[in-house]
Amino acid sequence: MTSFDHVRLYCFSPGRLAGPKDPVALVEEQIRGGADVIQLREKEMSKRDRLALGFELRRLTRNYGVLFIVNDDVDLALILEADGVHLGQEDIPIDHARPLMKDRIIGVSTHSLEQAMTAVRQGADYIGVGPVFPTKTKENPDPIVGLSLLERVGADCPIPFVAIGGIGRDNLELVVKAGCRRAAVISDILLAPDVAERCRELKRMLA
Ligand code: TZP
Ligand code: MG
Repeated sequence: MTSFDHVRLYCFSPGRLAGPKDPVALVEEQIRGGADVIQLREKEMSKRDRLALGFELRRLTRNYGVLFIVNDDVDLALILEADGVHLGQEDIPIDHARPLMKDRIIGVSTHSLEQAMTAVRQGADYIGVGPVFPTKTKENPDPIVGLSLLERVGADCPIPFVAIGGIGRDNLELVVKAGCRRAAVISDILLAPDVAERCRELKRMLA
């Protein structure tokens, strides 16, 4: 199985934050800046367009030796030969995804200690924990869980956990102080004047 252990900086395809820029180029900038994972997360694209972009990102991530994970869709993850899939609390449950994904990575978004422990028990390979801070990226975000949930998850989580939601240069230090050296970052990176440089800065803070 492909390991998630080394992951520090978890990055994304740009979605609507691409603006006029090429989404593949924006992903490549993140990889050059040190992204350890790229997640295909395109909430506004048709599935067919996600598939097309996914093939390009699979090729890119493979060339750079970076993990490639698909949000929501087990079928796309398999077709694209992704390293894994990321499931939310309203997506297909792990029990149904695992027989299809086999030893590929399954990540699960969690918003409480109970959800975190359930995901561990069900065999998740990593969990996302958040939103830690207010986020504008997610439509209808779950209530903010704050740094306290990160601390509680960190106290007894046997698998990697990734902080997500409103994280950036100005608050990443708080995440690290709360005991988490893995962060998923969208807007702080994609709205930065220099995407690769912002990744480098964040990566240094996670070291
Ligand atoms: N899940 C919880 S918050 C979030 C997701 C996908 C979005 C994080 O984006 P940002 O811009 O880093 O707050
Ligand atoms: Mg989802």
